[in-house]
Amino acid sequence: MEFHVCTLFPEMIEQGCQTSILGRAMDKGLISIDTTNIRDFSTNKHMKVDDYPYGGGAGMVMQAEPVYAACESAKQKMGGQARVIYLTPQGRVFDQKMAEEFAREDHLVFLCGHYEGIDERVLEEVVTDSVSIGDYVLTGGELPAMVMIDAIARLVPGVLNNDVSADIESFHDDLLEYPQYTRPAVWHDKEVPQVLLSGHHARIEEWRYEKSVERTAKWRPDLLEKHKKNTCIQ
Ligand code: 4HQ
Repeated sequence: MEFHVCTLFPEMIEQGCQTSILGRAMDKGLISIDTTNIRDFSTNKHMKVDDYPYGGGAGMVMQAEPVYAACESAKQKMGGQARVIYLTPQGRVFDQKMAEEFAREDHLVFLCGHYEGIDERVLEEVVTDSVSIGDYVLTGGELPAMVMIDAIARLVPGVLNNDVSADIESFHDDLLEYPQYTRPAVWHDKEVPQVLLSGHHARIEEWRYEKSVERTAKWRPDLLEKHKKNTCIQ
């Protein structure tokens, strides 16, 4: 799967995505993450890409033409058909279901704004999907793009060592994960729950499910309601 990010800060994307699992996925050729620097498409002799907002107000607005040229160039590199995702608090809120939907694409272009945002006219022409990663205000779209790339890339077959389809199934259950333990069996006088040392797989499964339900009830009662609806219990 090919990801392409249009941004004024390509080094942020490059640095942020080359580590750990995403880095290994790139080395293995399972995904690629390329960047286009919007500044390279400035039409201004000082390489400026922003200007004052019409109507006044605080901050600067990114100009339409460099953003347009950067996005068109990125799309061209991907065969001209890719969806263009704009990161904005005004977008649809990103969740696992959206990650699964985007993971079915072969190419994705991300458009990251900075300052007060981007001239609305270019957004109308190039953006196919507006997405928010949550109800808070960030300084730029780069971190949201990286959040999305991380969540989507781990669904690409081979990126994780374990079985991805099993992972998708478990989130569809709308339950939080059960607690995990590793050696040593006793740490700070705390013992690993006995059932996990028993080797009794059916009982372990049952215990984990109970813990998942317990945690979801405590921290995400909204998710537990969804879970109950979908599994038709109680
Ligand atoms: N932004 N989810 C970029 C966000 C945001 C979010 C604010 C987007 C600043 C320039 N993006 N602009 N939350 O806070 O996606």
